[in-house]
Amino acid sequence: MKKVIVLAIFMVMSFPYVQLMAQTDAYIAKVDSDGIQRVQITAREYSFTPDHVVIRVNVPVELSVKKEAGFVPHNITLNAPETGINFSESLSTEPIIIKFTPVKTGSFAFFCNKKIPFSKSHREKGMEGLIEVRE
Ligand SMILES: [Cu+2]
Repeated sequence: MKKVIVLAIFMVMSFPYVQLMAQTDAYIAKVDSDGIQRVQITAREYSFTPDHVVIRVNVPVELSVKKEAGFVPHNITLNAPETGINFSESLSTEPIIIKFTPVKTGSFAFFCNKKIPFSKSHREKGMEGLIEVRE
């Protein structure tokens, strides 16, 4: 009986942890037959899905980015010109395509730079993610 209780407590406690792990799984981009890595990203209040994207260096990328319906404006921003990644685009429910070719490896943060006065920025509320460029 004691074992059952311990197991039950363990399962209840580990459940949120497992969910958290699932959310932070990296999306690893595949290279399509035309040589382009295509990734879809969706913005919502206040997060991006996926929030961790792995791409290959020196291979062209097309990000297709949209936001869920809602009145709050959002954008997607990543300013790292030395890596070949440099954009800031307003988002709507119609996907936009952002094209670039990463020329450096490393991890670079993308985020929504919206902020209204006297409130936390969208980035502080969780609207950020990581583009990881690998060999
Ligand atoms: Cu936003």
